[in-house]
Amino acid sequence: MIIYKLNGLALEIVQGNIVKQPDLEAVVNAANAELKIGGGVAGAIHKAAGPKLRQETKKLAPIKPGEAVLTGGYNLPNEFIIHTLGPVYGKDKPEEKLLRACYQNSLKLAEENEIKSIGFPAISTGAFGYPLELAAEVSLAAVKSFSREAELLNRIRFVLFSQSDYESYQEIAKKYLRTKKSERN
Ligand code: AR6
Repeated sequence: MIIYKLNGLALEIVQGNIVKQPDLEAVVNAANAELKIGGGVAGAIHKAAGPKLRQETKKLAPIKPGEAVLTGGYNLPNEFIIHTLGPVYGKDKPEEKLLRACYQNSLKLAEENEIKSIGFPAISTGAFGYPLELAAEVSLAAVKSFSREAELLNRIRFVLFSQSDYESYQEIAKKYLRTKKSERN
């Protein structure tokens, strides 16, 4: 795990599974527009949270690229799930602006709900085809800019599923963020 300190906010980069982050108040779902089960992160989250999650998301769907909505966490160890729809790379344009909006709107929703810690998967980088390196820069920029206005939220964790995605994220963060705090394995 690598931790950066950004204006008093801890930004953590870890390799792991988004459904196994029990110390976070909220996790973010890389959702589909219908907020249905789906594959990847959405599949893992719905499977771990249980069928009651679907009852709640039914009432909130559909959502548009860049939007974010909040539900309970049900059987997940987290109190809340924030569902956001990333852009499909090459289709939903402008991709960068829409992906940035996913992070900004999720963080805004977290603040509005007095959430202090949140975990993000690499939105849009799976089935939606967004190149990981480009997506990493967008996510880091969004968090960096949010850190200047964050109030209650004090911990943001990027959870990368594969070792290679984790390593790429680390490399990009090293270049992008100068104030490294600590490094643990
Ligand atoms: N924990 C953390 N990261 C994960 C996990 C996990 N359990 N599973 C996959 N990833 P994706 P998208 C990584 O496809 O690109 C779904 O079917 C994965 O390696 O989940 O936004 C939905 O229903 C990749 O790096 O999300 C939508 O239709 C990243 O998370 C569509 O896919 C995102 O992969 C959304 O596509």
